[in-house]
Amino acid sequence: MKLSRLALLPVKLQLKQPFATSHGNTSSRPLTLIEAVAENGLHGYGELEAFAEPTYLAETQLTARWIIQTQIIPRLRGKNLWQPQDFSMLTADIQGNQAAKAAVEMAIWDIFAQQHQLSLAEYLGQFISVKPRTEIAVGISLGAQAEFAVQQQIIQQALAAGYQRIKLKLRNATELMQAIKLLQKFPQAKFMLDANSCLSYQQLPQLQKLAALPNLLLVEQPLRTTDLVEHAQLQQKLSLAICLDENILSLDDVKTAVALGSCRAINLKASRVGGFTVALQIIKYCQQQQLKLWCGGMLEGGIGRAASLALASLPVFDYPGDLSASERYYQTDLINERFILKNGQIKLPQQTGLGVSLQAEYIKKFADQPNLLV
Ligand code: OSB
Ligand code: MG
Repeated sequence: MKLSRLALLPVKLQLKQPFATSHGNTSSRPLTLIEAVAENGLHGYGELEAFAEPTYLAETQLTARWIIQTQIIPRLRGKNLWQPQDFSMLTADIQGNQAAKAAVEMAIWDIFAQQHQLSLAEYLGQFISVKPRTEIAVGISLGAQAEFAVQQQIIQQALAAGYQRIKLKLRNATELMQAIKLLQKFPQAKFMLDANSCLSYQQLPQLQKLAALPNLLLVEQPLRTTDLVEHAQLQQKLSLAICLDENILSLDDVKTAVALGSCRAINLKASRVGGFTVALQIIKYCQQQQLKLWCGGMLEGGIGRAASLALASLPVFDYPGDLSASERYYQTDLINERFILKNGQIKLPQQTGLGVSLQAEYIKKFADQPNLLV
C-alpha cells in the first residue's frame, strides 16, 4: 500500500460541559484530523489527540503537527507499506512524539482494514488471534466537583443512564476524602479514582482507607507523572491496585513498571503509546504478566472514539473503558454516526475500517488542504 495523499485539518470541538481535572478545566477540545489516501483509492482517517497545553502529556497539538509535517511525512514519502506495522518501523528512529505517530498510524490502520474488508476491530483482533465483541461495556469519567451534593447527583445520573463503572477525577487530597464518602453512598456501583498526579506519598493513610472500600477497583496515576519509583513504594504498602496512565508511554515503560512493582493495572490509550502496534504489544505483555488492563479515553472526537472503541472491543480488557456515548461530550461531533449507550454498552460499527463517516463540512474543508506528501 502506497499513500498518494496526506492532509491535516485542525479543528476545535466545544464540550457540552467543562471537564475539570487536576490540570485545570477543559471546555474546548482542539484536534487535528488526518486524511490519508492510498494509490488504490481507499481513504483513511486519523485523529491527533494531543491537547492544547503540555500538562497531561508533553506533546501539544502544535508540536505534534510539526513532527508529523517535518519528521513523519518525509519518512513515508514514496514508501510501500505491506502491513500497518511497517509504519512503526519507518518512524522507529523518532523518539517520543507518541500522539503524532498514533494519529497518522490510525489513518493507515483504517486503510489496511478496509483493504482486507474488515472492521478495524476485526483487523486488530487478527494480530492477537481474538474476535472483537460487537457490544462494548463502557464506563464514564466524571470531571472533578468541589460540591459533594452536586457530584452525588451527577453519579446518580450516570448510573441511571447505565454506565457500568464510574471514574471520579480528583484535584487534591480534600477531594480524595470526599470520594470516600461518595463511594459509601453507592455501595452497588463500581468506581475508579483518577488523581492525574495530584497526590503524594503523604496520602498513604487516606489511600489505605479507600482500599477498604469494596466498590473501588483502583486508583489511577496518584503520583508524579515520571515517578515510577515512588509509585512502587506506594503500591508495596497498598492493597488497593494502582493503575498507571501518564507514566506509560511505551512497552518499555510497562516493563519498567512491572520490574519495579509500580502498579497492578494499566490504562491503555493507543494515542498515548504511539498507536495500535504498540498497544497490541502492551496487551500481549500485560497478559503474560497478569497485569489488569483496560481502555482509557482522551475526550476523543468521533474519529478517535471509533478507533478507541475498536481497541476496546477486543476481549482482553478487565474493566469497562472510559468510552462514553457521543451525546455526553460535544455540541456537534465530527462524524455522522452517534455512539449510543444501551444497557451500559455501545455497539461497535460494523462497516469496514473505522466504520464511521466524517461530516460533509469536514470533507469539504479537507479538499482545500494541501497534500503534504508531494
Ligand atoms: O486521565 O484518563 C485521563 C481525559 C483527557 C485526558 C486524560 C484523561 C481523560 C479522562 C476522560 O479521564 C476519558 C474520556 O472520557 O475520554
Ligand atoms: Mg488518567
